[in-house]
Amino acid sequence: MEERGDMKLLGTKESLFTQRIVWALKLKGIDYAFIEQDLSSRNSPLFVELNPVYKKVPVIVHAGKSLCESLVILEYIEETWPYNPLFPIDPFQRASARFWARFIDGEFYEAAKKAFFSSGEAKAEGVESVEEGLRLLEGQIIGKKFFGGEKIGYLHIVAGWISYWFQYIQEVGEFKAMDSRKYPCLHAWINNFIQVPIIQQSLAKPDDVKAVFGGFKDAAALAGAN
Ligand SMILES: N[C@@H](CCC(=O)N[C@@H](CS)C(=O)NCC(=O)O)C(=O)O
Repeated sequence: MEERGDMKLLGTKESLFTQRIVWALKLKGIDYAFIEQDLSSRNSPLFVELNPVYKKVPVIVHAGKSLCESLVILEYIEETWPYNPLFPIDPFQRASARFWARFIDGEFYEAAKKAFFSSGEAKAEGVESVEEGLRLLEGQIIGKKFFGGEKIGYLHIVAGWISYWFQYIQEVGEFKAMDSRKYPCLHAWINNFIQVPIIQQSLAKPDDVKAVFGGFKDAAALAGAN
């Protein structure tokens, strides 16, 4: 394994954002120490010193310096270890990968949250927006094994949560938007992606993921009741 300084990854096994960094480090062959975090401990060094702005995982500490936000960390990893590139070489393709990554973490993730957390009319609106997002992503994948090519890269890593966590977001959130007949290419991509050994190896167990999502739901319900 290639080593460059001391790399620590602070996160949780169940976190889809943390998993992006695990995948990137593994695809690059970078050695790292994983430090599991207790997200309920608001006084932990993670929140007080390392990510006081957002108080979220993942955070990396590399050569004594910390960085947060998964998309920012992915760019840092790519620039620090440029071999086995995650980003396309072509500037237009790179920009396009960033565009879709923003869409996935922006509109699409927010729609999934709305479908997950809300009820009634708001939930139906959330599901509709998720379906529109799936339709747009389907359009990006038609005729390709993975988004933007044959090799796993930045956009696949960013979209990767749709291949595993999304089924549990639907299950715990009690909604259904994914439909293999409506989004056959996306569905095929999910099946291909999740079978890649490096992607599969470090996934949290379904029950653990569902327990975390259930906890988010309970906490939101409690906050809403207060
Ligand atoms: N935009 C952030 C999102 C990170 C995020 O939402 N992390 C969740 C775990 S999956 C978290 O730390 N939640 C703790 C909290 O909200 O208290 C990223 O891309 O890193």
